[in-house]
Amino acid sequence: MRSKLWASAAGLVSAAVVLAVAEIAAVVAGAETSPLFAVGSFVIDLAPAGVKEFVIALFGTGDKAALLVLLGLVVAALAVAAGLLERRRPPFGVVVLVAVSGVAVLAVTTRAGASGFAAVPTVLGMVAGVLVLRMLIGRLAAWERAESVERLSPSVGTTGPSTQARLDRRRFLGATGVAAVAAVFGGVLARSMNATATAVSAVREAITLPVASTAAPAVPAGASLDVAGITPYVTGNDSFYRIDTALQVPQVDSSNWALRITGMVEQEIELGYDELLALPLEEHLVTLACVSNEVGGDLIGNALWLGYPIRLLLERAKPLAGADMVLSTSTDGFTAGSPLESLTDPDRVALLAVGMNGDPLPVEHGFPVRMVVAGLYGYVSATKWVVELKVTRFADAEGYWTPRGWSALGPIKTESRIDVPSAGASVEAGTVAVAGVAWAQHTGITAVEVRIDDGEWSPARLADTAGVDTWVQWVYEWDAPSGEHMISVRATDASGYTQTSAEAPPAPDGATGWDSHRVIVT
Ligand SMILES: Nc1nc2c(c(=O)[nH]1)N[C@H]1C(S)=C(S)[C@@H](COP(=O)(O)O)O[C@H]1N2
Ligand SMILES: [Mo]
Repeated sequence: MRSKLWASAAGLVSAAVVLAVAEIAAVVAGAETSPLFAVGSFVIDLAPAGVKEFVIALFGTGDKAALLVLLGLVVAALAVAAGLLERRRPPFGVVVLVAVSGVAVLAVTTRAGASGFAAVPTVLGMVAGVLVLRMLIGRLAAWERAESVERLSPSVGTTGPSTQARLDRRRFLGATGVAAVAAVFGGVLARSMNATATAVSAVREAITLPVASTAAPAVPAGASLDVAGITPYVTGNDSFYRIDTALQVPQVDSSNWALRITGMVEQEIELGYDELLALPLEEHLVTLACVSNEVGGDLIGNALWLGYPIRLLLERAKPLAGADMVLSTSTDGFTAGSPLESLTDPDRVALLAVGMNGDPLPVEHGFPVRMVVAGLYGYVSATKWVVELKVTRFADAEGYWTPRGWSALGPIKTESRIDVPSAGASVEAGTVAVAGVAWAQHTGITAVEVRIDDGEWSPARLADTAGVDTWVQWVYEWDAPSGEHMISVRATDASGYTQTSAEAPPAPDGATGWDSHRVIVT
């Protein structure tokens, strides 16, 4: 057998495993955490000017490609070295593999805007690579031992390899083959997914959204109370909650995007991204909420959405009599069933949204286009990556969550939440700001009350809002006596409804009950 050759192969396969596992993990963690091109640009940035000029002189505009090929050869050589070293001088092969992966970790984490989290895929890859290298070299060693035993004992050496040597040989070759095939297939697939994601991010970043024809009313200065720890009135895109069924965030290139309005309409409509951007767009502050939010939970956020009223598109399509639902479909197959009357109501904000807080929709929040409907839970209205609106009937169609135990209709329930003091917090006796947010989208909050222990309900002070479609901050100045106390909150909306104390779980149509928790006053 050719021991050196097989040890080199084990090294190469282990390096492939490092890359493949990192690439697969980057599908989940985000394409920008893939070490492949990060290492490339890292080396290009570090390369001395002389080397760069030399490469440019040799390869011209192919310089980057040439550098990457060169880098690939260097990595391959190091991988071969890792295999040979691990066979002859363990654990130095592992040391080489870890060192090369370490450079990759450095490269991904020092990219502009990267966090330490970006190291995770490469570290996972490194761990997998080390395990594979040790396993393969272990099996190679066993195979070699069996062969040398056989050479020393003439009784079995006459009719070819012994059973043991054959077995060990098969164990080594089998593992090497499986690891190689898995790394190549998994790695190539994951790389192509990451390449698509990188491309869509680039497309998104190049977009300049038009200015709204109808701007949202300015956020009143009094919308944000001066209370430490209260939820900000407008939620930043990075901290906005994310809920979807997508294992991998759908990557939709806006230039290939089109929306079709189909079903029970006089006139089917198809609309491209540029056509949508050319329409007079509106901007609205709307608080989006998830039906899965528990009382006191944080699956809710408030953003400035830029988009075109769905109502005006439906007016063009002319729904037929008898239709009562619009089934919106995402590229990934998710569907939501919204009442037709909610989408055609001129008094309700229902947008085909392209912008979120002044930026094109983030990819995970539905780029290039999603729906936002004030007053309806996300699962029946807020379809991200939306590509079709089918006008139909509740009797004929159902959204994704309905056969899974959730109500076909999902109006948002009036709710309130205590942000500060947090549950179990210790505060000093004296004036304590009990504060939080309350919401009744499309209806509006008219009052929030706070109760200490089993006392009377006392009115909280409400902050200003941009309108009825957003949550409102509230504060109650509590003269807190020492001891353990239970604080509770309840809101009343503009329909006159006051939150019920009856506790209901999120399924099938939204949680109810009062947010309530214990605090310690010292
Ligand atoms: N394509 C798609 N759109 C979707 C969902 C989904 O699973 N897939 N989930 C919905 C649900 S349940 C909610 S609460 C909102 C959440 O939107 P966000 O992730 O931007 O906060 O998106 C809605 N739109
Ligand atoms: Mo949701």
